[in-house]
Amino acid sequence: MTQFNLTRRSMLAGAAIAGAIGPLVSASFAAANEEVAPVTNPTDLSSLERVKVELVKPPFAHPHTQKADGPPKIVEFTLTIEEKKMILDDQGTEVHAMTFNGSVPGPLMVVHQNDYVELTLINPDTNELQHNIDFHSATGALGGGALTVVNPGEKAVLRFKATKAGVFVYHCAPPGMVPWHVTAGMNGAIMVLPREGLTDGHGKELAYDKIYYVGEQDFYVPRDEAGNFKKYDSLGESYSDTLEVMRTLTPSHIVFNGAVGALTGEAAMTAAVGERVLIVHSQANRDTCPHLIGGHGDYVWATGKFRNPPDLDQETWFIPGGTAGAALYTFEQPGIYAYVNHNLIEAFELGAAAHFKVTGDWNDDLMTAIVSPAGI
Ligand SMILES: [Cu+2]
Repeated sequence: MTQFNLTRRSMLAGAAIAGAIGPLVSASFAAANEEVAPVTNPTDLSSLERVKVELVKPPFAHPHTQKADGPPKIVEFTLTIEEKKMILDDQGTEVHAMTFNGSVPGPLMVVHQNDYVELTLINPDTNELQHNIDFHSATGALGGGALTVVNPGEKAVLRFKATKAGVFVYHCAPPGMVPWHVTAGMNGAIMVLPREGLTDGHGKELAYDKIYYVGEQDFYVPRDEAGNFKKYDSLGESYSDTLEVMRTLTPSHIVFNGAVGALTGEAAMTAAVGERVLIVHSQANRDTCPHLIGGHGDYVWATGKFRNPPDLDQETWFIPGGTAGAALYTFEQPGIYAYVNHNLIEAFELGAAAHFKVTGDWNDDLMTAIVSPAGI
């Protein structure tokens, strides 16, 4: 492997781990990196069809078929890393975010089992830091992290075979401060569908009419002596204060899709009564427990892996940190539904909530008001 070019910028990332537990993890990273042998017998994939996919911003997913429409393909994606200032709430709280393609979470990629994912990772020279990508769906070399370390002004192309079916997290995991990058927003998800599409594990097909991708993110914004959120001129400047807050394990914000209210009101996810909606939900750093208020998870893969039969009729499902989960629900009543992390403090006080706006006819059989609230 080529030695990494240490620039002033990558030194900044390296300095971040001094004196922390980070070196333990970094040492294994370096070892893994050295153990990666050059490719001596390249696999001949020239007979496979190539498909280039344009990614879209969450909560939406790029067009895809639920069943594979032929033999495995090479599916090409491009992610451009964007370090950017983002506003987290109505009070104008700022974070110097690190993103894939400019959004938190990064876009949802969809392929089928045994397809090849070919990712071009671009780190423009306008960025400050070194980055990479670790796909939980990939096998070897730190999920691709060891093969994709890119300094500002560099790009890398990674190919891996998507052998496991399910929804999986991807995230940045550079030789420097991994949790800083992940909790600054640098994560997303990939969905590897079984070639025959989703099933209930007993032969019943489970198609969906709509898919939404919710990425839950914990942020750790430092406060000043007066308790107000601090603002910084750059990522580097925000680092040491942010690390101090991170070490308390107490997020200042826990949000869906990058900001408090990013998926509510006008930006609510929509559905109609009778529509089967697949909700993909990821949390790259922290446990979470999604709940649809007034609805259910008809079929839930809480840890997101489609070879396991889904759990039925769930009220709340547990997604461990570093995991993506999926829930399929057919809406049966119209109205506004809150979709929350059912740690309700995290939902109501810190921001982990979204809305579904569902149209259609009310079903009196399922629910009706016998006596509306009135004086006794
Ligand atoms: Cu990064």
